[in-house]
Amino acid sequence: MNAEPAYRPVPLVFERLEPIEQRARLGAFRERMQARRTVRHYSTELVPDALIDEAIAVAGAAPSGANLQPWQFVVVRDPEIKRRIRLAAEEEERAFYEQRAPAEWIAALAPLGTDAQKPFLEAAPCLIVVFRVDYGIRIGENGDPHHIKHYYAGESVGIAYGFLLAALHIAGLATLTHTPSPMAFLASILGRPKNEKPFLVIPVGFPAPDAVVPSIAKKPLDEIRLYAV
Ligand code: IYR
Repeated sequence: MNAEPAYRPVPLVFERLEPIEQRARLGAFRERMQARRTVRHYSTELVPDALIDEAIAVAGAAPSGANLQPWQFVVVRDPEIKRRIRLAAEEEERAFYEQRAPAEWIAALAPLGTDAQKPFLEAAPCLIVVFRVDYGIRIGENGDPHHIKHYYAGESVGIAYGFLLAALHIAGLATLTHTPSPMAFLASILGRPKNEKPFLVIPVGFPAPDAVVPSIAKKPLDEIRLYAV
């Protein structure tokens, strides 16, 4: 028999802020986050492991379906592994840009200046490959492994990914969300088990001195928010 873990509530720890402090903190955070840019040109300067670890710890604080925390973060610093990832990603990207992508998609990407070349996968000192863990594996009383389904795994790892991007940015690091498609090569290069599906890749580092970014802007608040009446 598999006894369900009991519900054991404990008092909430909640810091009630003064209104002026609420506005100050949020305003400062908004300003910092609005200054974030996706960076595609990296210097090879190394990033301290402690910053990467701390940022991943922030991601691990994200809420998740049934608190099952369906994520695995794989930190890649080895130049040889980065190279293999770059080569495999560029092969997929060539197929995407030259054959698979519909004209409408290519047109949508034009303002970003992206193409099949992914030098940032090698130049950035660190790649964090995020995996969505679709089910856990437990060994039952009879010694056989059985699967623990993870609910809302995609939503959960998406929330954790957002925490991670914000944490790396607040730490003064440059990042990029890379979406090779299909991404199965990441699981095989990194030797991940069948229950883990590659979700996204984040190169992390410092911008190259001559880094440029596309001239694009976010929608104004009035376009993305309305109050229901
Ligand atoms: N995976 C490709 C294409 C790409 C798709 C979207 I949507 C982007 O926002 C950016 C790129 C690539 O990485 O170039």
